[in-house]
Amino acid sequence: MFRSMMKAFLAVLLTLTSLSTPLTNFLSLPHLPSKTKTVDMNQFELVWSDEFDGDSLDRSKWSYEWWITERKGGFWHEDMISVRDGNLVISAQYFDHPLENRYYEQWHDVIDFKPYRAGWYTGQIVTRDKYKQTYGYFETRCILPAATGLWSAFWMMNEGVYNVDGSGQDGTEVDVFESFYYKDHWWGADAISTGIHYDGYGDDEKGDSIGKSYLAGDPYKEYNTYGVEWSPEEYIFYINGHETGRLSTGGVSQNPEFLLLSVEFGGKDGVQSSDRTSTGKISKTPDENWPAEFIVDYVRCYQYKSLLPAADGIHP
Ligand SMILES: [Ca+2]
Ligand SMILES: [Ca+2]
Repeated sequence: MFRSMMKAFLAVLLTLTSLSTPLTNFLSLPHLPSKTKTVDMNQFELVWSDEFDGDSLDRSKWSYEWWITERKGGFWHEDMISVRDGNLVISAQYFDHPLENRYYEQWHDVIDFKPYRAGWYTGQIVTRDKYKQTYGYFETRCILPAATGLWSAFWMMNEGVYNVDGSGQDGTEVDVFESFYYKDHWWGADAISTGIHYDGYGDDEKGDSIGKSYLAGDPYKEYNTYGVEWSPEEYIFYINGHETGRLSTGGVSQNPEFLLLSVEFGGKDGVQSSDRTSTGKISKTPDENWPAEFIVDYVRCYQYKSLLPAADGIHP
């Protein structure tokens, strides 16, 4: 009853007001993945993957961008990235002293590093200069980092996203999932958010969202898969192989995009706050959740068989 009343209330609110995309996303009620629409893996062939089977990050596949020290409400440091028991692990925790910038001595003349301070530390890895792909199916299997104020994500983009030409066809930020609803029982505890951003950032930014999706299990304790099928016509998003929604607003990217796995803290200038995330401010007191860990079993990229080169003479 309460749920249906809330839905009616929000429907009226959405009709009466002209809301930006993030706010619309914020107000929409989470939904469950489809029971019947599933990804057809028969049309794909695996073309790139990382199973994270080694002892450390495979630098032939991923870059750690060490020149980004401060990020939103915290800091990124490569010590927060590890590979353990077949998983990539991006840790997040508070340090009461600045971590060392090992690149400062060699690079401070050319790079304007923001100084590390006491604060919240985590990290990001990207395939920016090592792997890009146009179209296909992209999937990760992971356990989300369990803490308020954290923002973990599996996403794709390219430099064309910054090109303001009225279209997303030159490049679109595709957020397969973003998690920032941990223990947020009002807006959807344990839901994840999915959407796209294109044609610049700041005042130019445009975007669309399928809203929030609930999972059957606990995404902070159990592995789930999050995927996107990217065709020339649309993006189709999946959780555990079940469709959660489709987007094509602004035109679908026709250019190669690279992959990102990241954890961020809400806030700005290296100071954590509840800004933007709506997940609440983190307590500095360590509890059972620290360090929080984003645990990634794999990232796999598939291509449509119909788009692969005719290596075996079967495909046109
Ligand atoms: Ca554009
Ligand atoms: Ca693995």
